[in-house]
Amino acid sequence: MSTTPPPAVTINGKTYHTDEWFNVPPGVLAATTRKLHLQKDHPISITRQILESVFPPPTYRYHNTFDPVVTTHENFDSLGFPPDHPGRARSDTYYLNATTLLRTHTSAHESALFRAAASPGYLISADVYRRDDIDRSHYPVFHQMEGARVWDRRLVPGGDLAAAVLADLALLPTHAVPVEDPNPPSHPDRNPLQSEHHTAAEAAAIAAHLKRSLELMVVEVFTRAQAAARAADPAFVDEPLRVRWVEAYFPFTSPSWEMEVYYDGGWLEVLGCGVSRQGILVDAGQPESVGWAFGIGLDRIAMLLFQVPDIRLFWSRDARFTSQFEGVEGDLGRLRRFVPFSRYPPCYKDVSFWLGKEGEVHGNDVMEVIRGVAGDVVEDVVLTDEFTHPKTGRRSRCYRVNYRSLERTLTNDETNELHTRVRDALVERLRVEIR
Ligand code: FA5
Ligand code: MG
Repeated sequence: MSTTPPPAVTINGKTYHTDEWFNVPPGVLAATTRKLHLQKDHPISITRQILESVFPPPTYRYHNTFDPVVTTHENFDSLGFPPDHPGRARSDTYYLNATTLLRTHTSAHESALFRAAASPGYLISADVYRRDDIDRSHYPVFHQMEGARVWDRRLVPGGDLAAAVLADLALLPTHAVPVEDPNPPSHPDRNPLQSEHHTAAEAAAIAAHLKRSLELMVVEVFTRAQAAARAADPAFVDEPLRVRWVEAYFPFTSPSWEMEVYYDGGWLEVLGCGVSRQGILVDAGQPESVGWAFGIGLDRIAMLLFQVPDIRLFWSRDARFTSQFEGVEGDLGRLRRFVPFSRYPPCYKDVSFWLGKEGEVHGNDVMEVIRGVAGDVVEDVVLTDEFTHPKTGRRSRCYRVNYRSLERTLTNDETNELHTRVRDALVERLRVEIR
C-alpha cells in the first residue's frame, strides 16, 4: 500500500522513528490515547473489574498501564513465534518501524512479567491492535486481558508440585454450570506434553486449575449479565449458560485450549489459554516455575454482558451511550443491559475494481482505506464477488460497503460523497482500476 510515513511519531509522550515498515493510519494512532479499559464507567473498564474480581490479590497483581508500543521481540520472538508466522506480516500488524509495533496481544508482556516474578499470578489489561475485517464485532483496536499463574518448584512443600496445585484448586469455589467436553483430546504433534519439564500428573493438575479458574470467570460474567437483565425486566428468563473446551494451538502454550460459550445459536470463542511452554519461563530466568496463561477479549465479553450490538459503540462519545453506564463502576448492582437507541437506516454501496499491475491487494488494506475515509460511519464491508477475466487474466473484486452512522441518519449526498472519496482513495492507495 502506498503511503509516505511521517519521519517520526509520538505515542504517549515517546517518539519513535519510522521506516518503510510504518503502516499506522491516523485514526489508529489517535486511538492509543483513549485507554477505554481505564475510563471510569466505560463498559470495557467495568468488564475488566468484573473479571479481576475472580482473581484476587495478593496472589494476582494487576497491571493496567503498559504502553501499547512493544518490540517485535516482545510481541513475537519471546513467545516462540517462528520467523515466517503470518501474524508478523504488515498486512496483519501495525508497525512503527521494522522492530517496533503496536502490540497485537497482551501476551507481549508475558516474558517481562514472568521475569519480574513479583507475584505468583498476574492480570494485564490493555488495548491491542490488529489489521482485520470491518464488521459489527471487529475494530482495529480492541482490548484483552491476559492472566497467568505459576508455581515455583522450590517453594512447594515436600516437592510434590501436582499435590500443591491440586491443593490450590481445592481452595477455589465450585460452580454448577455443565461443561460440555471438559477434556477434549490433545494431539501430541501440536500440543505435546512437555515431558522434559512436567509429569503428566503435573500438567493435568495445572490444566485443571486453569480450567476451573476460567470457568469461574465466565460464570461470574454470566451471573452479572442475568442480574442486569432481570433488573430491567423481572420476568426475564435467560437460556442457561453452556460452556465447552476445544483444543487450540499457540506457540507459547502446550497443551492449549479455547473456551467457547453458547450464544445466539452458535459457539462463540471467548478466550485462548494453556500450560505455558517452559522455554518462555527458562528464558525469563524462572526455570523452576511452571504454570498457565490465558488471554480473553474484553470487548467481546462486554458485548455479551451489556448486549451491545456494535463494537463501534465503545468508541462513541455520544451521551446516549455513555450515560447508560454512569455509576456502575462503584456499584455493580446498578449494572443494566444496554438499551439501544434508534438504529439509523443502512446505506449499501458497491465498489468494483480491477487489481492493478502490481498484483495482489490484501483484504485488510481495502478495509483500512475504507475506514480511513469513512471512519466509524462504515458498519461493515463484505467481499461480494471475485473473478478472473478468462481472456485477459485480469482479476476483479467487488465489495459492498454499508454506511450507517450510530448517531444520526446520513443524507444521500453525504453517502455519495463518502463513496466517491472511498473509490478515489482505493485508486490512489492501492493502484486499482475502478470498473
Ligand atoms: C491470543 O491473542 C493469545 N495471546 C491468547 C493466549 C494468551 C493464549 C495466553 C494462550 C495463553 P487470540 O488471537 O485467539 O489469542 O485472541 C484471544 C481472544 O481475544 C479471542 O478469544 C477473542 O476473545 C479476542 N479477540 C481476538 N481477535 C479479536 C478481534 N478482532 N476483535 C475482538 N476480540 C478479539
Ligand atoms: Mg483465537
